[in-house]
Amino acid sequence: MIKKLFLILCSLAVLTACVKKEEDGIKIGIGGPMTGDQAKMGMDFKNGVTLAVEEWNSKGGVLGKKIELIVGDDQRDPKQAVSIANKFVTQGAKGVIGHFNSSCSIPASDVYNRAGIPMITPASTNPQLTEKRYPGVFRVCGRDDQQGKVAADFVTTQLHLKRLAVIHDKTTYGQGLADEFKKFIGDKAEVVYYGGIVQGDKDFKTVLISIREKKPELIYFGGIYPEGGLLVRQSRELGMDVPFMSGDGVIDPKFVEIAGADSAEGTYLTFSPDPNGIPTAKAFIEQYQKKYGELGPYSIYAYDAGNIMLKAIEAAGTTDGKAVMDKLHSMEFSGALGNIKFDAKGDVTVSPYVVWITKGGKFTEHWKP
Ligand code: ABU
Repeated sequence: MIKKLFLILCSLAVLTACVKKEEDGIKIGIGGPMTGDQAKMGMDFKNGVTLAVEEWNSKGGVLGKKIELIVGDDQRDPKQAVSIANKFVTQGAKGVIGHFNSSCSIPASDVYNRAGIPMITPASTNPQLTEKRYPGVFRVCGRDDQQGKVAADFVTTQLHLKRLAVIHDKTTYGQGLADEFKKFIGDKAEVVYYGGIVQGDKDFKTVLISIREKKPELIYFGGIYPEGGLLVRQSRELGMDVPFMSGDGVIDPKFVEIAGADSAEGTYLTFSPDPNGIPTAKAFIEQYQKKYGELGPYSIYAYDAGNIMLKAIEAAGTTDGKAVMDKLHSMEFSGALGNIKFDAKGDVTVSPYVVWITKGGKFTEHWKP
């Protein structure tokens, strides 16, 4: 009798699982730092992709199924990113939007590649990510060999500076970007200081004092806004009034909040052009601001990445990873940022970088190469 009851219960469990599987939607993972000191970037990702998915679901989803988002918090930690990637695989994700940090996207891409799941990062700019030539790895942002060059060109041809300090946060992105900047500076200026700081540290005065002794005319930083903000604030506290320059990891209102608007004044940052000047971005910006408030630097990239993944699934007519990757490689996508096409490596064919300046606590476009 007990055995019979056990068998009935087992059959019911299997039946429920089958019915549930039938009802399941198409799962898309979002990976990024959802908590911790870079959580702002993770939330910008989540908000951007959520907006895209809500629009698709309001029209019936994709391939006749609703889209389910599964969010993974990598806490900007490469090991955690790999663990999140494995979790997405186990959960049956058919595509991943992420991660934010290059140091997370690169090891996570090994997992997605093995599992045959396409990934699109909205923000990981280190060249190594796509140099691996994985067929399912894409980015909608540019690369650090592009933004490092624009920064170096600006410093040498516009500011005409000759003594530079270069610091980085020892991460794949931060050190990689600092090295690209230094490479493109070449012999056009002297790098009088080069060194790393530790991500997560709060007191950079010792390193700043060493830099001050070298009398640089500009400090270039490869890293993210939490450390960028503290470096700028503390350099001003030490009486250093040299200009500060960094990249896309720093251009966020959080940088100004941490540095203080007065200290941040005049900071140069490389990033893509202002989306407010892109006609196709208008509807997205309105919707985003209505729902989430101020646009983050990578919100629109996350939105476009989400839409691109779903358009590729729709065009493939299946969630089979290889078929979706083929569509990602062959199609041209029109998004909020304009038209996006990927090259053979999975990089965007067009990625213009410009120099922004911080004025009155706000970022404005300053120089176009
Ligand atoms: N590109 C901005 C910071 C994210 C990263 O590439 O690590």
